[in-house]
Amino acid sequence: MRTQVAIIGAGPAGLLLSHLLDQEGIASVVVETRSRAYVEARIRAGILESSTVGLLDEVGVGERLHREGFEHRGIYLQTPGERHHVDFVDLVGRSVWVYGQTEVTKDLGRVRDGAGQQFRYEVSDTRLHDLTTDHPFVTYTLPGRGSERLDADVVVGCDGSFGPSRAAVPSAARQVWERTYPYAWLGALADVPPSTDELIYAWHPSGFALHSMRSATVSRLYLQVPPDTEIDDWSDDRIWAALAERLGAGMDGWQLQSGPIAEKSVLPMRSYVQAPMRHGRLCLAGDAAHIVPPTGAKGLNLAVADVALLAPALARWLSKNDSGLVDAYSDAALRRVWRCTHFSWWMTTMLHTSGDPFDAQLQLSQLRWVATSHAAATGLAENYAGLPIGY
Ligand code: RFL
Ligand code: PHB
Repeated sequence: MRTQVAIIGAGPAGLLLSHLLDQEGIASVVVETRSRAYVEARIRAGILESSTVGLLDEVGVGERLHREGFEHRGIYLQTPGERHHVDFVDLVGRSVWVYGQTEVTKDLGRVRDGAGQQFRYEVSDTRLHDLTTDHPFVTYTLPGRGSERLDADVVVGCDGSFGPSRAAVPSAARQVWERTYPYAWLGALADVPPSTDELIYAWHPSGFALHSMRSATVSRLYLQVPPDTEIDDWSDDRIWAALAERLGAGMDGWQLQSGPIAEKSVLPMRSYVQAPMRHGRLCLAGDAAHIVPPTGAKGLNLAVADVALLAPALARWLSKNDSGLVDAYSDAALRRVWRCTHFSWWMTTMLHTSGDPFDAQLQLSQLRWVATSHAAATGLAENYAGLPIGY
């Protein structure tokens, strides 16, 4: 098999990259280790920033998102007894959209099917070869059909934090920055209408809680828990009781509606950045190059921004033999990555309790500042609603 761009990973980064490249007249093959059904059902991100929505609209993938998603003006920031609305539209003129990553993935898959995209799902033993030559290639095993070799001009690693691409850059040629947080999130998907019109981010002495949503009938809820938490220790009743306490049930008559929990799991939290995001004829995009803790809702948006920079850069390289943009890709992408890494770290450390009373006072002071200062609220709004793709 031969193609122009071999894309490893059919998550949002890989699927959108194949679409953007196609629009530039560049052919690709997408190689994915999971089944398509698994990828489309994997519950993850829920918030799209305005530049992500703008890009999806521009490339013809935004129609269902506008029909079925919810546009939010801002978020609620809460401390015990006080819920404060941060209005992004008033502050920076931009909104965000609630639309699940599962749906983005399905929409992208459908558009790619329509264009005749070549996929290889359920492969195993993906390996990258000869990345610093002019003839890189990828090998993998197809289910029941033996191994295949895919030759390409460029390989793009969109294979997330567990894929082989990031480790294909020799350790002497890469630099890694990492932070592990001393807490995790317990995430629950519940078949119950959201008890709020916009997301609630709540600081509480017992730990952070977040009330998000997926639709008019499905709520997405998160609780700060210790990293070694066993999900079996958390019955549905215990989850609802902790959410009610931390989200302030009873405050000014507000109530949290509970219901059946369809899915629950514990998610570790970390920050990770690997640079450079290009090594020879390998480029990295999305979670393959960087991870952020979910508190800032940035992971999916960063993956989209990476491929929005990368697709025109690859097109210019492969069609016009001009490597200027691809040479600049890593630095350009990392500028935005570090901004979002800082914002995600800042939101995380402001909202999660550490047990240290000094930390708690600093957090409460910071939250009070964001709630009362136009300048501070504008900073949060600008970062949360999202910076331009080419930041
Ligand atoms: P993905 O989605 O992980 O896709 C990578 C794909 O590569 C495949 N793969 C391989 N394929 C071939 N060969 C191999 N050896 C392979 N190894 C792996 C994988 O199966 C997978 O299909 O990475 P991508 O495309 O970079 O997209 C990144 C986003 O998925 C991620 O950043 C977000 O989900 C993060 N995130 C959030 N981001 C937001 O923007 N807003 C949010 O509200 C938000 N909430 C979240 C989140 C992530 C969460 N978790 C579970 C990590 C909430 C949670 C709970
Ligand atoms: C979600 O809906 O899954 C979600 C929303 C906001 C976040 C993280 C996750 O900050």
